Amino acid sequence: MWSQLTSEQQRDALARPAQKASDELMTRVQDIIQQVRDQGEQALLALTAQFDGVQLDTVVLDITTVRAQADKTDADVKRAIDQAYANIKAFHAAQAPSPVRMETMPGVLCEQRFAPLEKVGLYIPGGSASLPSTVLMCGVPAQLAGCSERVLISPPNKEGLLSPAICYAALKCEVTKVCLGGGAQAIAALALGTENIPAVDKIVGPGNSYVTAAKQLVSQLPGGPAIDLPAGPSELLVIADDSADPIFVAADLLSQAEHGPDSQVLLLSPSARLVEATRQELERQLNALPRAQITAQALQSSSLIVTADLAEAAQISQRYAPEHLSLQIENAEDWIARTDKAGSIFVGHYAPESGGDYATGTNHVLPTYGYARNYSSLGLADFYRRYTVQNLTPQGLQDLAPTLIAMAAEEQLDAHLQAVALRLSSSRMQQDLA
Ligand code: HSO
Ligand code: ZN
Repeated sequence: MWSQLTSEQQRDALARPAQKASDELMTRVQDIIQQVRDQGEQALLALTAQFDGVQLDTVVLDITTVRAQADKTDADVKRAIDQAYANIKAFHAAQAPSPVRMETMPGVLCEQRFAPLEKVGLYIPGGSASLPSTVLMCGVPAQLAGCSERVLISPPNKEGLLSPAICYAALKCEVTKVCLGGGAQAIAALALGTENIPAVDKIVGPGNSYVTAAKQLVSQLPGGPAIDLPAGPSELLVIADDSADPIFVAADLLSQAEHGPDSQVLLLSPSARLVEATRQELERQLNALPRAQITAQALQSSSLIVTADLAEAAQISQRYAPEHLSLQIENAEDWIARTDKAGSIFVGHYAPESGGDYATGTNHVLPTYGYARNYSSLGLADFYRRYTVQNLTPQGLQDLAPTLIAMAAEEQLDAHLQAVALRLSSSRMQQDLA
């Protein structure tokens, strides 16, 4: 019961398990970045041997190999990837940014335009599961935006390859280069460039705490790449009431807990009955899962909480700002605005969180660690830069001049003032005004 916890216990219940941006981690990541800076691709190959246990000859997976791997994908997996690709593409294409063009005053034209980023790096994590879905989430918007170089990098398996499904998804997104590497060393290679990997303008994609730390560090280098959002271990917060089915609720919680031992799942419900039924369901379903061990570990830092009412559950959710929020309650639509600090929201009883992981069309690269408070999910806009344009007619400048001159005088920046005044007094402008 939430209200019976001390504020310290409440804080603990909502604390993320994996907030280890420790000094030690930072030092190790710094060291890896330095190795890649000093030794380029040799460092990447050596670190891949060390961390991924495979000695590669080259960091680039050539297109013939990518195609041969992709061909091995099962037909039904291909069809599934095709459907997911189509939905993700449709939803992201609809996000096309609209340019702005308007006169703030007669003769003072202002524009906001968008241009695709040229070179983007798509980091696809490896680890205990191979995630072709993440290739689509990063690759589709990059493809739609028209970024000219789209470099995918992902840790190789023991054969020095990427899985057939990853290769198939990469081909669908027409990535321009497929590279092998993981962790901080892969991020360093994308940021600094190596013999065969171009230095990119932006790095996107989720990763573990090393990847996240490396992205932060390289983005701070002079001329370093932009990065997307802090996407760490998976999180799911479910708000459920008596209308919810404990079987569905438990299945959703387990689906995110199985990502890794540092994943976190929370259930908030005003119904003690539902909480108890879900607890039993969790136990029952857990034992049947192949990844039961990982999942059980994640459950240890997870909580099932009874709240006074739905309003209290909503407040807790806003405070936690989950990566994924599931609303398995009556009139769920009505609660969205009150629970909107979440990366992605799943409404009602028929929106499993794994639907968004794969194929509803929304992006699954989402802010974790509570960053849903001030960051957004990956989207088409992340693959553009924005710039502004202004164009003044002689009349427009004449009308705006008193304002410009007064502000320049106030700031005591006389050269600014003269750039206006010398135009005003010029015979050229007088002629053009006439
Ligand atoms: N739930 C993960 C994404 C994912 N799930 C990929 C399955 N595959 C993001 O938090
Ligand atoms: Zn997932």
